[in-house]
Amino acid sequence: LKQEALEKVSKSENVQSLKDVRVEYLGKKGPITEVLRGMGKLSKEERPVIGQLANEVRESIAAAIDTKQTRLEDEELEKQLEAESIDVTLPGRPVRVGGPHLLTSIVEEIEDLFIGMGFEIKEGPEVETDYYNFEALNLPKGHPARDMQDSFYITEELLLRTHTSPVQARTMGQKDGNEPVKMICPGKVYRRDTDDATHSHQFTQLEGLLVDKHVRMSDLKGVLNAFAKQMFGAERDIRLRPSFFPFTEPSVEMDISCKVCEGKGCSVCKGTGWIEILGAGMVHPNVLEMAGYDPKEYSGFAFGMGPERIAMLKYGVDDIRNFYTNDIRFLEQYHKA
Ligand code: FA5
Repeated sequence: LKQEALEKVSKSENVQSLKDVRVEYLGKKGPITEVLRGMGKLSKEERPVIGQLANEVRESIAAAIDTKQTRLEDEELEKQLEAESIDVTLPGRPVRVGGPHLLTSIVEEIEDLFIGMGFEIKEGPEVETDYYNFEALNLPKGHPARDMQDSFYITEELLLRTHTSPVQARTMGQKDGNEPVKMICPGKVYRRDTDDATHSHQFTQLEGLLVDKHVRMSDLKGVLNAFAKQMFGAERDIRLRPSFFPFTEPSVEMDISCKVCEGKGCSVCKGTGWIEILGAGMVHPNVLEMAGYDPKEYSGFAFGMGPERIAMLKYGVDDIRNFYTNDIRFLEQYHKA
């Protein structure tokens, strides 16, 4: 029995099979336990002889198992350490660090400039009602100027907003008609425009609205001037052209000279030397009135700019589609270190 057990011990090649041998020979149901249990049936003379023999066998099997177990455990630990060893001399793998999208950065930059001038930031829904997108802005149903912004309608009364101007009406409407407003609102807008280098069917706008007593056109000019100089540098030229928006009177459009983007990117100006970046004007009395303000007492100015166009000018991006195609090689150039 001893011989047989010792052989099994030496043949065991892992801790588990060794455990099995231990259970088989030394366990409660094993042959040695059986012998010891049967001692009562033996004669007085036989008992010490058999008892001693059984104990001897048990001890030598147990000792062999213990020795083998220690060896196997050491070997297994050794193998594990080897498998898990780390070569600290290997060069590290570079970690790709992301960064804000150029559009996110430019919107934050514009926000910072206006926060510096005391404007607060507002938000409005992208799925807008016909009322806020058009009617509250002096564009009743059937008004021909609705065609200026070809729309994506969802139902007869709901559409994807074509500009951020509805947030003007929403913000004024939240006040009691007797409080100044000074806010900007960035967000996505949608139009059925044909995509080209300077137009996209989905783009970003940033609206501005200031309503108070005695607000004049010169205040609008001053704020836009301060914005443009800080954004593009003091040497850039700005021009205001008369324009038309149903919700402002008088209305203007602001262009920036293309000198900003010498060389690469100047194609955005298409040879004219100027690119339009925003529409603006004095809030139309009808718009003030619909929002609960008395136009005899209150006046205001508003503007709506296109951050993509601003980023294109500032960073010499020559195609607006670069903002949406998510080519990491393009985007990475604008990650700040
Ligand atoms: C408007 O959307 C007016 N709501 C702006 C406004 C606000 C006027 C407040 C008066 C008072 P307009 O359609 O011109 O205006 O668009 C404003 C700016 O958005 C443009 O100057 C241009 O920078 C940008 N823009 C317009 N269409 C696109 C387009 N398809 N792709 C990218 N940018 C565009």
